[in-house]
Amino acid sequence: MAYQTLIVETPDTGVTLVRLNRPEALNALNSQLLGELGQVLDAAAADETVRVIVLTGSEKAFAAGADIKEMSDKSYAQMMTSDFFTAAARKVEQFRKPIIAAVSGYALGGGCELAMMCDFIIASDTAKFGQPEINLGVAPGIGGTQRLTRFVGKSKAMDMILTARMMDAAEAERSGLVSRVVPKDKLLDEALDAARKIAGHSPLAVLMNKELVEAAYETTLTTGVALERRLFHSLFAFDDQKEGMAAFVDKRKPDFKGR
Ligand code: CO8
Repeated sequence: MAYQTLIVETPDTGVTLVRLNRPEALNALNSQLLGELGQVLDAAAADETVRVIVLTGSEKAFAAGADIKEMSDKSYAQMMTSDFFTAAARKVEQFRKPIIAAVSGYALGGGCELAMMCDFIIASDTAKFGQPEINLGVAPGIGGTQRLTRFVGKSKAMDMILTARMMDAAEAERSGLVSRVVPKDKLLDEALDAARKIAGHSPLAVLMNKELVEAAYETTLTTGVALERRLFHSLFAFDDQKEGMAAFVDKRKPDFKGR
């Protein structure tokens, strides 16, 4: 399928690379881009050959936020009734396979929020994160106040959101917002390498591991640990567990079938 605001490729078995592609607007998220992203995720969810997604932008910008020009004249009623932002956000949040955000340059406003909805963020040393919506007289609208605070704590989140200052890659790594920082020319290699590793695992184990880490944000420790124990036990129902452990004992590479 051809998209106008995205470039979608399959660089490796099981790995889908999605590039945000509105260079004229630093990949600002408009209704068309969000609609297309939703279509890609729907197709990827239904396609069992897709094991993992890498979401990236350009060297200059992952995404510089929601499209301010598209939003500026909207009324309260139009904002309240148009669902394209929340619909796309829901699709990212509810996507059951891993999504890695590979961030170079600006990840601002909705761009930072989109990166934070992914499962983890690998940043280039040029990455800059921020929630500058206050400069526009608004606030983050697709999870920024909640997710940034969970990632970096109240003090840094308040600082960034109230002053609109950007956080560079080193500070983002120190603060737990990103999992690793790499030189900008290595960003895609590093993200694709991580994706290949994930794609080589049992898809059942990947799905359950993702669900369990997500549960850590939504449940108490006791409930989360109980859920982990149940899912751990349930993995013994699959051939992939037998294969993974037999391969270890036989000193060979496992051949996971996803069943
Ligand atoms: N929207 C639309 N166009 C944009 C955006 C944007 N967010 N960001 C950049 N552009 C456009 C510029 O207007 C410019 O276009 P043109 O050449 O036609 O003038 C082009 O991209 C290049 O940008 P700059 O010339 O500004 O590039 P600089 O390198 O000088 O500056 C910056 C880069 C610092 C990133 C600057 O572009 C900037 O500050 N951008 C806006 C950042 C911002 O405020 N983001 C938050 C937007 S609001 C938001 O994300 C809310 C999300 C929640 C929505 C929830 C709905 C329910």
